[in-house]
Amino acid sequence: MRPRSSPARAERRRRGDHSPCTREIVLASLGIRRELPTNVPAVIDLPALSPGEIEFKCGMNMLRGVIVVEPRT
Ligand SMILES: [Cu+2]
Repeated sequence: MRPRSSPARAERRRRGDHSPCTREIVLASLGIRRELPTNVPAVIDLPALSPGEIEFKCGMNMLRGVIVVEPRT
């Protein structure tokens, strides 16, 4: 199936928190694991994605959330 969206970028900023849980972000389904600097925006380039949800987790598989990919209107 061909992705319908365009490549995108996600920006994450880790704010003054030195917990190891916020040190890394992992988007396993995209094969992305990125270390996040403190108080500096980190830009993560994403490939073209199909509408749906992309799960992200911390590097230790504890914290999690989703990036929602919405269809183009
Ligand atoms: Cu963690």
